[in-house]
Amino acid sequence: MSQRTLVLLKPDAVQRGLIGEILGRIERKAGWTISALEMRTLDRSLLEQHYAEHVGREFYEPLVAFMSAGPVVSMIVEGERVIEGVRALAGPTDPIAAPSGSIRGDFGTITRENLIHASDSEESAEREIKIFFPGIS
Ligand code: FUP
Repeated sequence: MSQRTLVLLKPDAVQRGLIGEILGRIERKAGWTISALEMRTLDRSLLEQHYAEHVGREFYEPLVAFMSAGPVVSMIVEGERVIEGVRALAGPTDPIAAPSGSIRGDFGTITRENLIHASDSEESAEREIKIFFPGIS
């Protein structure tokens, strides 16, 4: 089943020079393609849309500060079961709990700075793609 997903390489990944490492893991999966790619610094209003489900939580303000502190790489990845697949490559939200071999498990230590975002369902993917790539339907 071919799908598409919205992936962000977060400011920690960009600042630490891990774009190539992370992009390479995605690119090497058979049959997946990167169909849109951009580097940009995110503003508060875009982050409020993206993280709408977390507005008001205790971690929301520090999350927005972190996510707007430097450029991110945003992309659309397409291919076979790519939503589940990129989430598996990323590992669980807490990098200490994430298995070695996953992106978060290999490179992260604290939950906020967990390197990568990947849509968690088809519905989220379509919502998030509209936010980050409004010109692409
Ligand atoms: P995930 O789906 O794994 O990206 O995680 P969530 O949607 O649950 O959370 C989104 C982001 O909020 C995480 F990537 C990091 C941040 N977060 C925190 O900083 N603290 C928390 O307790 C939970 C999430």
